[in-house]
Amino acid sequence: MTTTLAALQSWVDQVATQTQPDSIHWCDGSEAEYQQLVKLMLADGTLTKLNEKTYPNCYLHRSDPNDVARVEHLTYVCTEDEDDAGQNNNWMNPADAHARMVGLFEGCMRGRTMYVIPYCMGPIGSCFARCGVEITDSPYVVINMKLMTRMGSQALERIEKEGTFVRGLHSTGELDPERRFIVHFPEERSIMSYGSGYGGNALLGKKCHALRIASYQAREEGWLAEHMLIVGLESPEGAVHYIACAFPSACGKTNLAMLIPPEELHDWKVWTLGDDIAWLHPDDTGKLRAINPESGYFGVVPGTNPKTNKNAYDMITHDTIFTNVATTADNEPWWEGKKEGTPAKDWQGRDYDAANGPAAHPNSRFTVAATNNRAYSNLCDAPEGVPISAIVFGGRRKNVAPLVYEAKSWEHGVLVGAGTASETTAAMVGEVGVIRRDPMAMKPFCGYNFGDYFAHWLSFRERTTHLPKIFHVNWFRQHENGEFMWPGFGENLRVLQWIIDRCEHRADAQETPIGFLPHPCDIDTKDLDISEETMGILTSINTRQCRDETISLGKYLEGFGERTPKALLDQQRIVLDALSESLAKAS
Ligand code: SAT
Ligand code: MN
Repeated sequence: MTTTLAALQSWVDQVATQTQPDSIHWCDGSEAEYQQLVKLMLADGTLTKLNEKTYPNCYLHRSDPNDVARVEHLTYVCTEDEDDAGQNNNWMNPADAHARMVGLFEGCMRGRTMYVIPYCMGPIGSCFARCGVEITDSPYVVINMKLMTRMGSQALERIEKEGTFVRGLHSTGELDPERRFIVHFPEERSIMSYGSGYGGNALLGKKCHALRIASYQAREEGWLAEHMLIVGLESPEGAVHYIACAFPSACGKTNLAMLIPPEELHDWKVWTLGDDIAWLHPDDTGKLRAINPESGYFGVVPGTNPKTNKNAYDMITHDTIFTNVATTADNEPWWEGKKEGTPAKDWQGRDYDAANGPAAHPNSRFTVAATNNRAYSNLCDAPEGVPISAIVFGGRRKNVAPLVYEAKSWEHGVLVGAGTASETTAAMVGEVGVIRRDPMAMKPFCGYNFGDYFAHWLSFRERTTHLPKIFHVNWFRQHENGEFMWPGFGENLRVLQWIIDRCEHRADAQETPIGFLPHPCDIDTKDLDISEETMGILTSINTRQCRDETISLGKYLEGFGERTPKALLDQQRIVLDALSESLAKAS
């Protein structure tokens, strides 16, 4: 297979000349191709087969131990004007970046096969979908892209018709952290990634294209590319609401997207549309519609069990690629929190020894096709996507943020999103558990200056008439002793129910300076082991803490200089004044 599109053919030829592969393989996306690549990787040890009886068609990949997470400090946005990338991104001058990458890619595929992967982010027939081509020397990337995206012949056909595509060039190189760079050229719609084989660094359709490049393109075209799950909630009466939730990596997006209603709400149904990325477009009726550009999940494995996420637990028992989990003596995958079995080998393939730390890497992952999920919604393939009733922001906060609150307006909601902060997780290289600002959970993924990004969000006031309501949630509030206050997981539906009732103007709320909070009795806690006192804390604000937080947010926003929209600073000022007033009254 080659292509009729001259621009694509000449790029592939040029990359081949530069990287010198032994052979070139154009991916057709077929099952036969997938199996052939698996065979090849089983033979060279890139994959090992897991227990065929209990985990049919499942494989384990062990990454290089120094290549187990996204590397934000080595990730760059290269725009002509440094200010366009903003201080939220590492920046390199495009010419310097090209020169550096040329040096790395020179001859790097000698002895290897070069794979050309045409892919489509979103349903092939959707006008909201966007295409790309990833060139890689990693067959592991190819099989992951097969599960995560619509890739192969059909995507190529669309690319040939459209004539445009995002160019992604990837090589695992030597896996040397000193020779590792993930660089983006949003103005050229291209990506180059060298020296890592891991998830977000290497599967270029995901964070690199569907968020960094797409967010830049979305700003130009009047839509939003966001780090959000999309879930459909069907009430016992049969009304379905779709909500889009932005939480940072490893903060429970996959669990929420696959939520199983608790006994108390057993007559609700939950449909998964997406667990990581949403593209939001205003439609002709003035609503915001969402598509999930992906077609699979690259989810965190540790902690997955029948109690936390039964849908995921079951869905990864077949046709799954595991990365960096441990294995049992029976060659089943094993991870912390699995509740069943014991580890024999750790994620590095060593005999398990607790002294070496966790058996599975904390950022170990599963890759599966979305159709494996029993809560899969057929609307994932609907070209027009689904209408969004509510946007929910959230993070991991031990304190300050209450369980849930509603923004007072779209503009205020943009401030709430911009103010999202969270404890860092194992999804990126670096210290875990440190609070950092992560506006809209997009800190690592926004392909341009956050100041401009906030302005773009605000502009939706003019673009659409039926804007969704905006909320903020925090499932991670803790008691002094470190215990979580809220049970989380399936029980989160109780909070989502309040959110839906607010959208339907059915639920009551108390007004506070930071937004509308439920009264403790507005959240159904029947059958939950939670004290009135704890519910009181979860549904109230600590005015002093909120004021300190709002002051620090103001400083953060001002850090983007002239690009920070005045309307956003006005919102911050309104909240701050209300908090100060309330403190003055109390004293
Ligand atoms: O490594 S990925 O970016 O694909 C996963 C994540 O961090 O969300
Ligand atoms: Mn993510």
